[in-house]
Amino acid sequence: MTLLHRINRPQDLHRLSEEDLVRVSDEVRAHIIETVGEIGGHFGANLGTCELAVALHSLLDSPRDKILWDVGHQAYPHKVLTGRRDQLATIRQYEGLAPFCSIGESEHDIMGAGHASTSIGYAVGLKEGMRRAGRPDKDGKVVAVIGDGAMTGGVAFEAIQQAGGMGLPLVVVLNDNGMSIAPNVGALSRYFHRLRLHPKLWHTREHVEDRLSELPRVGPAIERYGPMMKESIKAFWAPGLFWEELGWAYTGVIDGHDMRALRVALRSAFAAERPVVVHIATVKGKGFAAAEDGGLEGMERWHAAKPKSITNGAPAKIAPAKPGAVVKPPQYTQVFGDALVRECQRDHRVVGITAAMNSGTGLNILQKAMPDRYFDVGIAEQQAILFAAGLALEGSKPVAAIYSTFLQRAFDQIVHDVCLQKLNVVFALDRAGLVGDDGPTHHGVFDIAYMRCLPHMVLMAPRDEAMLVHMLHTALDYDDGPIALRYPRGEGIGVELPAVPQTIEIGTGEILREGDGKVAIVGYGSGVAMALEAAALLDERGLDVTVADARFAKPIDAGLMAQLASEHELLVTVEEGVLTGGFGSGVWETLNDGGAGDTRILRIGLPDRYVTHGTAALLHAEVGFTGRRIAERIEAAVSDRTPAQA
Ligand SMILES: Cc1ncc(C[n+]2csc(CCOP(=O)(O)OP(=O)(O)O)c2C)c(N)n1
Repeated sequence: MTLLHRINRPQDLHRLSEEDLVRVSDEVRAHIIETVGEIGGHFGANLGTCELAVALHSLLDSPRDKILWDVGHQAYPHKVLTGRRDQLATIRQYEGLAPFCSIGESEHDIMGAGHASTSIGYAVGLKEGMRRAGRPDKDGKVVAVIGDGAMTGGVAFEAIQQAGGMGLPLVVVLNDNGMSIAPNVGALSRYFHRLRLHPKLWHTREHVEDRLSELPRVGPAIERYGPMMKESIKAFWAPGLFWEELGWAYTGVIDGHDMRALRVALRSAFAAERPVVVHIATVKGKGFAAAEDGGLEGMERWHAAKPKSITNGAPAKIAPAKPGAVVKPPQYTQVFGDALVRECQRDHRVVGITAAMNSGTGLNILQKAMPDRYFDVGIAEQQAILFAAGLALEGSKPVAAIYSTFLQRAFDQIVHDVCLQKLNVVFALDRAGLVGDDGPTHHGVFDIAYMRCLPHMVLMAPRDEAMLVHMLHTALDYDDGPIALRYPRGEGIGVELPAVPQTIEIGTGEILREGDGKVAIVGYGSGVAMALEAAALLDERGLDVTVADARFAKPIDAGLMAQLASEHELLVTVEEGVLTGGFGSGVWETLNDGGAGDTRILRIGLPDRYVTHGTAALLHAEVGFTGRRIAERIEAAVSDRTPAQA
C-alpha cells in the first residue's frame, strides 16, 4: 500500500511529515508516468509540478483556499491529490476526466482553463470577490501557478499591474522550467534564464541597498545622485526589482523539487499581506530520464506522451513499419509547413509567424529550413497579429499560423489592426473543427462565424491536402487585404500533392459531382469529404445527389449557389463549425439577398453548445458529423415536405 493510497482529499496531507510529503510526491510522479505512458496525455509539465502540488496542498485548505493552475496541463498532480487518483487513467477520454482543470469536475478546480495566461487575472477577481463577500483575507488564500511560457501572454501582465496597484494579498508561483512547449523565447525568457543561472542572487538582494551605501567611494555618490541611481544599480544585482517596482514582493529562485525550501517560501508568501511572487525553478519531465537528460529536445518531445509510449518507466520501443504496410497520408500541418517553405523560397517577402506553437503549426519546418524567415512571439497571439500588421505595412507577406481556438484571443487585432487597415496578412488556422482529446477549450469551431462578419476578409478552406497547397499559394498571391484559410487536425485524405501550386479565383466554388436534380450538398473545407461520403451512401439507396465544394465562405460564390438552388429541390450545407453565423448561414443570406429566399435549405454543422473531449471519431458521432448521419438527415428531409430544419 502506497502512502498516496491514503490521500483521498488534500487535507490528508496536513498531518504528514516533510519526509512523507516527499514520498507522496514521488508516488504521484510514478503514478503519472505509469498512467500517462499508457493512455497518453500531457506529461513533462506534470512531472515538474509533483512537489509543488504536494507542498501547496499540504499548507492550504482547498477549496476554501484557492489554487489556480494556468492552462491546467500541469495540474494532473493536483487532480491526483484532490480525490481523482483512481480516475487518472480516464483523463482526456470520452466521459473521463477533463484534460485541464474544469469547474464542473471538482470543487478543487477553481477555474476552468486550457488557454494560457489567465490564472493571475482570475486570482485578482477572486480575491477581490472574496473581500466583497465579507471573507477576511486570512480565511481564504488565493494562489496562481503560472509557467514561464504562460507569463509571455500579455493578459498576465495586465493582471500583475492591476493586483500590484490594488495591493491585494495574492501569491503567484512562477513555475520556471525554461520551456514553453518548445524552448521559451523572448526577452522575458532571457531574464528568467539569467535568474535561474544565478539562484544565489536573491540572497544578495536583501542586503544590496545597505551595502551600496556603505561602499567607500560609490556610497556617497549614490546618496548624492539619489534614488534613481540606487534603483538602477540595484536592478542589476537584485533580480526581483522588476516585480517590486510593480508592487509585488519577490522571492526566488527556489528549487521547485526541494520540498523543504518550497514550503518555507510558500509559507512566508501566504503570511505576507500583499502580492508576492514565488519564483521556482523546476525541470520539465523531472524523474523521467528521456526528458530530463534529453536536453531541450527531450523536454519538448515529452511535453505530451502518446498512448503506449512508455513501458517500465522508459520510452517504449517503436516497432518498425511492416513491409507492405499502408503508408498514411501526411498531416495537414506537415503539408502546410512544407508548402510555406516553398512559398518562402518563391517570394522573399513571405515570413511565417507562430505564437509558441512551432511544431504544432508545422512552422518548425520553416524554422529549420529558413530560420531568418521564422518568428516565434511567445504565447502572445495578439502580438503575433500586430507584428504581422506592422510587417505587412512595410511590404512583407506575413503568414500567421495559429490554431483556430487560440486566434480567438486576437479578435480585436484582426478587426482593428488588420481588416480595417486592409493589410495583406495571411491567417493559417490549423486545428479547425473538433480537435478530439483536448476538448472544448481547444475545438476550433467559431472561426467561420467570428471572421465572416469582418469587412475586407476573405475566407477559404481546403477540402484536401492538395487544395491546402493551392490555397496557401492563392493567399500569398492575393494582395487586396486579409485572407484566411482553415484546415483540420490530423491526416489529409490521401490525394497527390501538386508539383506546382495554382492560384484559385477568389470567391469561386466548384461542382464535384452532378446528381439528378433533387438534392445538392455544398461542403466547406472538411465538410466536403463528409458530403461526398453521404452522397456515396445515398447513391446506394437510389438517391443521386449533386456535390459542390464552396471553397470560399467569404465571398460566397453567389452564382453557383443560385444555380444549385434553382436546379435542386433541397440544398444542404455541410461545415465543421458552429451553425450560428457560420457558412450555411452565409449561403442562406446570399440566396435570400439574391431573391431565392424560398430555397429549402438544410444546414449541417456543429451545435450551439460546447462539445466535450474524447477521440475525434466519437465526438463527430455525438454531434452527427458523419457521412451516415448526414445521409439519414437528407433522406428524412427529402421524404418530409416541411421546410428543412437545421
Ligand atoms: C492562448 C494559448 N496559446 C497557446 C497554448 C498552447 N500551450 C499549451 S501549454 C503551452 C506551454 C506553456 O508553457 P509554460 O506556461 O511554461 O508551462 P510548462 O508546460 O513549461 O510547464 C502552450 C504554448 C495555450 N494553451 N493557450
